[in-house]
Amino acid sequence: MPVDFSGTWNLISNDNFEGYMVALGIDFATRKIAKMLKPQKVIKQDGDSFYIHTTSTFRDYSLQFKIGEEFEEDNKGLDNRKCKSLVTWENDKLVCVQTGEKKNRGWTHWLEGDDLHLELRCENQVCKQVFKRA
Ligand code: YOG
Repeated sequence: MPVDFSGTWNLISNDNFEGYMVALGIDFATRKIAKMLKPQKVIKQDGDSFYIHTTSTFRDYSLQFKIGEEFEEDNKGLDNRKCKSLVTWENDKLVCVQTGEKKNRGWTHWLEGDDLHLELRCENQVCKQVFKRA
């Protein structure tokens, strides 16, 4: 059985989100608001097609992609830098490489017990988030 990330997930921990936002060049005032947020993720997975909607009281971000198909990502409302993104399976992990102005940018999702894990990477910073089913 392949992994299924589908569901509604609430953030329960957010390690080094500050460092990740600094690496992305997010200004101080925006970081102050952003680090108070408890975003929710809604994931819809249909085979190798994904829809990931990250919502919060401040901003929303949605992403649609297919495994193995590179796409243009605009990061609108985040750092607004365009990049080329590619998501692949690495065993049961969903790995995204975001090629653009920022080095070493990308993220990895995986399931651990009942939790959804997300590692966000930019330059030399790693943010680690954990979500529980809503
Ligand atoms: O998820 O790319 O699940 O897209 C990363 C925020 C904060 C806005 C959130 C809004 C990066 C201000 C998306 C937070 C910081 C700070 C809720 C993470 C940038 C700006 C939207 C992400 C992937 C994997 C799918």
